[in-house]
Amino acid sequence: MEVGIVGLKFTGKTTLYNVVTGAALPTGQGGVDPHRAIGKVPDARLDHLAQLYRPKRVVHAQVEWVDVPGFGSGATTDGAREATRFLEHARRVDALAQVVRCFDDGYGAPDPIGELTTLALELTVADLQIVENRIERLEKERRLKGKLASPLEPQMMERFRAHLEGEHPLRELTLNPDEAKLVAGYAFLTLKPLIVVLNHAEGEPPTAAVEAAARAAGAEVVTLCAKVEEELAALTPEEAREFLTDMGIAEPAAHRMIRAAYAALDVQSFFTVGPDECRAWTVRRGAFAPTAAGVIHSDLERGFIRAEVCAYDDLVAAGTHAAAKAASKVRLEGKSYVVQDGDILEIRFSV
Ligand SMILES: Nc1nc2c(ncn2[C@@H]2O[C@H](COP(=O)(O)OP(=O)(O)OP(=O)(O)O)[C@@H](O)[C@H]2O)c(=O)[nH]1
Ligand SMILES: [Mg+2]
Repeated sequence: MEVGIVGLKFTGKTTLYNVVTGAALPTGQGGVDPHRAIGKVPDARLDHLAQLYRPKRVVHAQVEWVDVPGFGSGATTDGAREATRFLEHARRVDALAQVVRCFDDGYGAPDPIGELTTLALELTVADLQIVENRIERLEKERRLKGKLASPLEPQMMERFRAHLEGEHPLRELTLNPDEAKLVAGYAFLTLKPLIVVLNHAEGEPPTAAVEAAARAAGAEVVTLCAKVEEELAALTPEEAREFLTDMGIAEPAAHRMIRAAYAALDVQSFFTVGPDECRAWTVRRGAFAPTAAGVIHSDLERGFIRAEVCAYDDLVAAGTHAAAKAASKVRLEGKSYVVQDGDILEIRFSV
């Protein structure tokens, strides 16, 4: 599961990439190669479970990040080449996090709404090209063979074309199951979840108009100052806590951004706990218990019998697993149980 950090040049993408992955790439330099690294998903619930169980090991859920080279605005040759490169990388990731520059810092007056429009237009035009090619192909296929392998596709593509021509992302459309299946083969860019990261100067949060434009453009908006997040990430946990308390903030904004990206991937976390290890695992939302068991180990899926389930909130309210059990908050669930975010699972299996 990969999240691409995308956007125009000098918006703070690499700065943010360093923060979420712990990498130390040079910033303010541009570059033409993407970078990828894995980052931990911060989760206060896991921290709390670790306090309860004092395990030897605490393992967070993970997300893979890609620092996608930025592209310039304007219709220069360089700009076109950069945009093509950006689109190639964007196609390969599962979700996009667009960093938008709301600070000046010597890079000129910021134009956040312009950046949102520029990126949206790049994605829309690229998708429109796919749709138009496909419509042409389908017409040819009908002429040659007299019928189509997927008779519903032309209608769908026409609907997509109209929507894209109106400069709207495909993610706004509701797809029926047949369409969802057809669409899976195309890697449409405007179908990918988009998180907008408004990167502002310290003490200068974006205006309401910018916030509104961001909300209209993306599924989720996170406002932060990447420079401050970078400084925060360099502190020891104690120093960071002190800093946040002084600022009256519960957690670094970067943590919210990571969780927003994680959620955008349509995944959730469940936990396993014990004296050896407390761990957050990642599974698709809507997954059944055996699938979640399979994330831990394929044997657990193959030999799945039941899952012992306790909701995180119930465990915390009860104080201990034993108390939760005494309060009938630990359930035995079967194969058709849909795992919920924050479930604490123990799998019973036999192979
Ligand atoms: N004032 C201010 N400067 C920032 C902020 N975030 C990043 N910068 C600075 O902006 C410059 C560009 O940051 P990068 O992270 O390299 O930007 P980028 O988007 O990766 O740039 P390209 O890879 O060239 O597209 C660096 O000098 C950063 O220190 C911020 O929140 N506030
Ligand atoms: Mg960069």
